[in-house]
Amino acid sequence: MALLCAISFLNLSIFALAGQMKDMDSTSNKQNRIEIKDFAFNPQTITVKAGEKVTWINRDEEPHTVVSVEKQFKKSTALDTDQEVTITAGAPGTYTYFCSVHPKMTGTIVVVKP
Ligand SMILES: [Cu+2]
Repeated sequence: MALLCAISFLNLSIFALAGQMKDMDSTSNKQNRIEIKDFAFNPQTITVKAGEKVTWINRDEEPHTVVSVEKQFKKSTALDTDQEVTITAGAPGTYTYFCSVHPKMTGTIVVVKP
């Protein structure tokens, strides 16, 4: 009987742990990161939910900017190496952006309903 109790207690703790881990997972902030490297945005297209944050980080030696074609967000300052800029995704839609220093560098943010 004592052994049976121990087993069901163990089962309960495993359940509790699994539940906790799941909770932590769903509440953790998803990181939407775009790396700027070799004169390109990586990934070039990113899908995020409205209200989520999007961060660009410049891994090049050259300065780059992030400018929204539809003026969805404020133009970034010139990002030096390892500098980053973060915006919050607005209304659902497809938004394109580019680097004003190198206008051939473009990327797309697809914002979906949360
Ligand atoms: Cu650039």
